[in-house]
This record gives sequence, structure tokens and C-alpha cells, in this order.
Amino acid sequence: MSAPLLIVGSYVSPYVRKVLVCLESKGLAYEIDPIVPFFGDDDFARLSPLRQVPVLVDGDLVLNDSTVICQYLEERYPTPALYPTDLGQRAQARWLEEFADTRMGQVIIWQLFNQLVIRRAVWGKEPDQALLARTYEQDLPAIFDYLEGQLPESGWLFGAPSMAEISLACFIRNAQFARYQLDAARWPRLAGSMARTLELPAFARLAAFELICTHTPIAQQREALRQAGAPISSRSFGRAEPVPGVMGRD
Ligand SMILES: N[C@@H](CCC(=O)N[C@@H](CS)C(=O)NCC(=O)O)C(=O)O
Repeated sequence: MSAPLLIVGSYVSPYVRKVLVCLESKGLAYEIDPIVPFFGDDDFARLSPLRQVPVLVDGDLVLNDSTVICQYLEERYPTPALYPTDLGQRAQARWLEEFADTRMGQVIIWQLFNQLVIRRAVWGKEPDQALLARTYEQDLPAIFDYLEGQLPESGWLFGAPSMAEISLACFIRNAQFARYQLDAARWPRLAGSMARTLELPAFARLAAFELICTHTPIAQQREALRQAGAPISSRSFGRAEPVPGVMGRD
């Protein structure tokens, strides 16, 4: 029997979530080594040259980057399809995925979630209040204004849930962890689309494990997740103390 797919990375990371939702949607078995970024050991650095999560290990194959991993899973396990078949729509879905990973990643992860949650927990640093103010007043509204113009009033962008909505919702989930609630009166299409997406069974199945991570000290998360029934791998690439990443972020 071949080894199950292994995902390295915490349930709290939106990039890891993207891959987990993809696996859950396709009904694929997997194990997870839920390490928090910056807590990877030397073997992790060999698997992930940017010292970032997620990493997918499929036998001898090691893949980095959530988009690369999701496209691999889509090509290897095509049903149910998570990218539209029409070429134009497929490219559009990829753009929204890219927009989520790049711009929402910058603003929601690094300027909001990292400032309010990770930075304090990992490095003991206080948030940058000027950056937070700019994030709430300018950067988040600009992102949401753009997405409001892209999304349908009801239903799915491409007729069925796709990686476009899944990618966007992965970041909205982290905004929720940072106690940011989308204003549904100001961005009704976005709020409706994200609520529908976050209610998908694949997202719902991860919610209990995400909650454990956001409420448990980092050192105890692995055991707490195992006790809650998460498919925790026997081998971990984690280490006890954080080390700065190679991307110069903290
Ligand atoms: N483009 C990558 C981005 C992954 C990423 O930024 N992961 C974060 C976790 S949310 C990370 O590992 N950060 C550590 C660092 O950048 O040093 C992807 O799509 O997988």
C-alpha cells in the first residue's frame, strides 16, 4: 500500500487550508504535520527552500506552493473538478486565486492576522498600530471593492464551487480569526459568496481543528489535534523554538 499524501503546515495558514479544502473536496485521504511557520526543523528546510508551508509529500514527490499543489491534485484527481473547463473561465479562476494568494496574503495575513495573532504568539512583538490603521481604512476596503465587482449576486462564479471562491474564502477565514467581520451591507456579493463557500462541507470539516489551533499554545497543538481526531502524521518536521524565515518576515 502506498503512503498517504502528507501535508506539512498548520490548519491556521490560508495556504495550507487551500490545499486541505482541495483534498477534502476530492475525498482524498491524507495525513498532516501541522507545524506553525517558523517552527520547521532542518529537514523541513530541505523540503521547503523558502521555509514556507504548505508542502505536499506524495511518495518521492515533494511539492511546494499551494497553487502548484492544488493544480497537481486537480490533474491527478480530476473529479470533482475545482477549476472550470472553459479556458477563459479557467484563466479567470487562476487570476482570482493569484489575487487571493498575493494581495489578500499581503494584507490579511501579514498586515492583519500576523500583526494581531502570530507576531505576538511567536515573537512576543506588539502590533504596528499605524499599519493596522492603514489596513482597516484603505487596504481591506480596496480589496473588497474589487472583489464585489467580480462576484455574482447569487450562486457560483462558474456554476459550481471553484478554486477561485475557495482561495478567496481561505483568506476571509483568517480575517475572521483576527476578529474582522465583512460588512455585508457594503459588500453584499462578496459576503454572500464567502458565506456560501465557508459553508461547504470541506471547509466545515476543518473548522473544529482550526479552532483548536487558535485556542491552544503552539507547543500543545499537535497533541490536542491528535486527540480531536485530526489525521496527524507520525513524523514531524517541527522544532521547539522558532527560527526566522528566509523571506524576511516576522
Ligand atoms: N506562495 C506560497 C505562500 C505560502 C506562505 O506564505 N506560507 C506562510 C504561512 S501562511 C509561511 O510559511 N510563512 C513563513 C515565511 O514566509 O517565512 C503558497 O501559495 O503556498
